Amino acid sequence: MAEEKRPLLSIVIPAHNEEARLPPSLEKIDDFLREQDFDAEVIVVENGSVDRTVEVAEEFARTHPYVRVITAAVRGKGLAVKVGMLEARGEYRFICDADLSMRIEELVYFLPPHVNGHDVIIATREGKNARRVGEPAYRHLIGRINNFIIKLTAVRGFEDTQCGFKMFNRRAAEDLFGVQQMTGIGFDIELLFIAKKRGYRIKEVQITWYFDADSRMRLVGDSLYLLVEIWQIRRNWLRGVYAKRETREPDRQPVV
Ligand SMILES: Nc1nc2c(ncn2[C@@H]2O[C@H](COP(=O)(O)OP(=O)(O)O)[C@@H](O)[C@H]2O)c(=O)[nH]1
Ligand SMILES: [Mg+2]
Repeated sequence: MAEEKRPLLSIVIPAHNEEARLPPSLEKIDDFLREQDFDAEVIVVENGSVDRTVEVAEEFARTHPYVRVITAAVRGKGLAVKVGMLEARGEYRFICDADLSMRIEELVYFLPPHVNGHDVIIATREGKNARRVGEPAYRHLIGRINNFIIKLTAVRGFEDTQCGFKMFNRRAAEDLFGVQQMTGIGFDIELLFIAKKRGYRIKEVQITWYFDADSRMRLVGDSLYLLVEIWQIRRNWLRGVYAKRETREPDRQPVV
């Protein structure tokens, strides 16, 4: 049977209470995609919103057939990203925050020919070519403390694991999101943790990032919860939860 033609790019947008920020971002993505000569799809994944996120996304999708909207009841950015990435069909699959705090034009640095044998390409707001526009010093400091803890306890080698823009090629996406367990903000760390263990080639792209004070994250609550998730990631690893899917018996709980 002939395989269905895949788009080159899937853009997966987790969206929670984004009725205001999502439509202008979808417009900018649309403008960008019109300029490109490749096929793309956009998947908006909404869960737990109490506003009109689903309605505004569906309204946009009606006039833009490459846009799909998925909804779920249970909240969690990690959960939304997993669902969207596994639903995606693209050869390259990009996680993209709904606030588009990175200019969409920079997405080309996450695609060939800039990607050269890399499986995972993550945006970073650290390094001499990166810029953080408008971020208050205390927010950057909290980010640096989180990064220090992450490096100490979970994954080394990355100055910014938490930026909301990351590309996975199809092979890495199907593998990593297939075993992802974290439903909260620890999912980035989990994916990078497993990616490193698997020997995937990971590249960092330094971006210009625009701070937006409007946030769906709870500054203290989410930072503390991150510690719980890091502990869960390490425990999952020791219990073999992240074993490659083909070799794992379906849905068998590890014996404690
Ligand atoms: N689907 C979904 N998306 C979420 C959830 N929590 C956060 N997000 C999305 O994650 C992205 C990052 O959130 P944002 O508020 O910009 O966080 P910040 O930039 O870290 O302050 C946005 O696209 C949010 O809509 C959630 O529970 N479900
Ligand atoms: Mg943001």
